[in-house]
Amino acid sequence: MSEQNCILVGAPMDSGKRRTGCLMGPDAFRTAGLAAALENLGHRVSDRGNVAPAPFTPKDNGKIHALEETIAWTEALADAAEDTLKDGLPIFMGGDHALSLGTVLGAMRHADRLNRPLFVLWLDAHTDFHTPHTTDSGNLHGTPLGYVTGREGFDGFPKVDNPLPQENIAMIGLRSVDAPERAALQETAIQRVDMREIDETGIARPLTRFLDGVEAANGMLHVSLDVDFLDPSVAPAVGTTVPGGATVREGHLVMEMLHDSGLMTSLDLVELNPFLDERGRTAQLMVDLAASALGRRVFDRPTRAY
Ligand code: B3U
Ligand code: MN
Ligand code: MN
Repeated sequence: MSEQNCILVGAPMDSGKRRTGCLMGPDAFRTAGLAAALENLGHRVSDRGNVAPAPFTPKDNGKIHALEETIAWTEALADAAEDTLKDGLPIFMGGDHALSLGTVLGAMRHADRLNRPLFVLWLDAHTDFHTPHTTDSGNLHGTPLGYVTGREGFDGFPKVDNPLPQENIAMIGLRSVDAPERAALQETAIQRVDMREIDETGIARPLTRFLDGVEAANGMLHVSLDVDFLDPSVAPAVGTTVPGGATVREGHLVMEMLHDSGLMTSLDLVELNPFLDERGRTAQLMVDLAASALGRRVFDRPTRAY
């Protein structure tokens, strides 16, 4: 992949769950040197500042937390994603994972206009496949993939005109799936790669399978990286810590392979909660992973080793 026009977009969204702190994420990514890390790789980098939602009126929606705020963010971020994709490779600095309700929707609209299929790679401990009807926690950060695939129950959200085809989605890193999500996923063609598969076969094999499909379809590829994809021992700055996650090297390998593929067209960095970090190490690791996805290497490797 050659020189890219990287566009940083802050999404200080914190309404996708009850524990606050992700709103500090964009500034932590800036402080950890995301822009400089990408510039050092030869890319053009601009920072468009932070997106903000239009004014909204909060209501009591029972167990669903901050519905109106999340809808307002979804509208604003879908527009931001659609706009920035016209100009380059947007990197959305979250913010919690509810921001992907908007960023993936915007990427879908963009891909539709270009008449190209969109693929989504979800790097996460969780499947985030709930709907407002199935969620037990009421936290909408557990719903973005339910939304973009056109599941029922997202009243008040922007309408999803052409739902994302299930076979265009891969979830990698799974180790915490709620019963209603598991039941719904059982019926789908979504590629689900849990930690056991990664232990047994390595992470390169399922990722290669997915990327080969993206390439064959001349697809665009949105990558959504949740901090909790990584093991909490190396990435502690996250509200929901789930043991048994990806190692630092597995994380870098995924990112390096994404760069080699040349397929990634947009990226979310989500769920970083700087309030829970240890001397900035999680923010730094996420910046290093983004740099790997944009070409940082120890040595150039002319051919694949597997
Ligand atoms: N599936 C649970 C937990 C969860 C989802 N995403 C995160 N946690 N980060 C839920 O609340 O929907
Ligand atoms: Mn998530
Ligand atoms: Mn997660």
